[in-house]
Amino acid sequence: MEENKTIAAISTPVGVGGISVIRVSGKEAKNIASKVFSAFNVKEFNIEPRKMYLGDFKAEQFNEKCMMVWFKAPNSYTGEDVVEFQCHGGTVIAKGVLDALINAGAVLAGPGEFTKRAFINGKLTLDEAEGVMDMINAESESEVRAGYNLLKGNLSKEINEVQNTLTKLIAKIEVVLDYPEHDYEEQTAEETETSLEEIRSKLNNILKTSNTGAIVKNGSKVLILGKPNVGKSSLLNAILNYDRAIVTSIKGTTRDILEETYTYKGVKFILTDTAGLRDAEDEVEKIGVEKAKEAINYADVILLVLDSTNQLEPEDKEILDFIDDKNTIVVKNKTDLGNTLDLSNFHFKHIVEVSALNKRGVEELKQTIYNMVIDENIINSNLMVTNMRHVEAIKKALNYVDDCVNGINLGVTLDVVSIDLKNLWLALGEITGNNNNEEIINEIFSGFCVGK
Ligand SMILES: Nc1nc2c(ncn2[C@@H]2O[C@H](COP(=O)(O)OP(=O)(O)OP(=O)(O)O)[C@@H](O)[C@H]2O)c(=O)[nH]1
Ligand SMILES: [Mg+2]
Repeated sequence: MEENKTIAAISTPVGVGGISVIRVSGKEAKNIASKVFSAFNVKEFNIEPRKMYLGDFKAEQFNEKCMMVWFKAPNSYTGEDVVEFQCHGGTVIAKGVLDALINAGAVLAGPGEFTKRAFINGKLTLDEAEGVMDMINAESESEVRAGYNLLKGNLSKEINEVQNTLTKLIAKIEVVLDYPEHDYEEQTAEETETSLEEIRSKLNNILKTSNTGAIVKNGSKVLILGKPNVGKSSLLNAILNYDRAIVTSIKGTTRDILEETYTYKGVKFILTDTAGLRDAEDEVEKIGVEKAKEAINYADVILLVLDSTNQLEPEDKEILDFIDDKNTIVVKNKTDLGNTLDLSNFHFKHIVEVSALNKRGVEELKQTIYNMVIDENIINSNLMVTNMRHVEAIKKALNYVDDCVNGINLGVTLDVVSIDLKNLWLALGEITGNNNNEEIINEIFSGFCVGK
């Protein structure tokens, strides 16, 4: 079996740097290390766990002076014997060290194999392992925090609690069926329903965090719209704080979609500048306008840019017809030139006055965008679902809660309801991996990087 082999990989990015870490895990880790490494002043590889040793590493083509540490099973990341080498950074050194370890009996680790072993050995649940991956791949601070909360077991703890309640329920129902001769207290339909309602409310509360969670994970899509020349590209530049887009006084300067990201309060935003919306004659501009309209379907927030020095024109009003007030922020631009635009008849919910030229009002605009997509209570809480796989599993579990409650209300006997209680238990187990579904497990770890 592959799991019995001792694996090795370079755990740091390949390239030039101060140090590189090469990790070995498995029964033979220490033995393999002893063939290639000799610690200074230590006889016969008589080493202690969790101590750093300086020594000589013998690669095929060179020797390297480096550090080594041994973690004795089960007190390691993978739960197996682990040896880590900290050698000088540099592609050739790290590769040479890895090759020597392979020659000494290790096999090359697959993507995520160290973490997979940690899961198999009960060091991490599946969602905790995903937390590790989320932290590594994070593009914003809020993503790191969400990953850390997963890794800490904040979700798996909740899920385990629900599973434990279910286990007790199922056991209580089945014990009466299996041992009718004993005088066990019978589980009533009402008690079962009460427990199920508690489970439903707990799962719904977790599910409620997933909107903010999805924004944290994927970033929020912010689309800048408006007729030509109102200052859309200038606004993009002002928000990004550098000149990314071309700005001129010629109408129709931007013709294609332009996308850039920025981070605000630890959240990633994907900002899109578009071609000014008008009935364009020019073939290229026409396509740009179509693209801008299409992007509306994917936007979380729309910034409708208007010129504050004029009244609304037919071109502005046309745009109003195909956007939704719910997720639109009206941006009155060019306020440095005046503010005669009267919007009192339009009842917009969110209006921010800016001058893209002087960068006035830009901070307030960023805050307004943030408030529109982020629930502060959720983002600051220690449990937020960011992973679609978890969302789907919770939804599936909630459907089984419905099935169970409907069954009870229709007078179905508890032994039959118990089948859906088990399905509910299994659906929740998909989150933590406490259901032995090998396919899901393989899928998850294949997305990891080698060396983790
Ligand atoms: N005074 C002033 N001028 C501005 C402001 N914002 C933009 N402009 C000017 O307005 C003109 C058009 O700016 P752009 O940012 O290119 O406008 P746009 O909406 O991207 O235009 P298209 O790409 O053609 O649709 C330029 O001359 C800018 O310098 C502002 O806040 N104040
Ligand atoms: Mg432009």
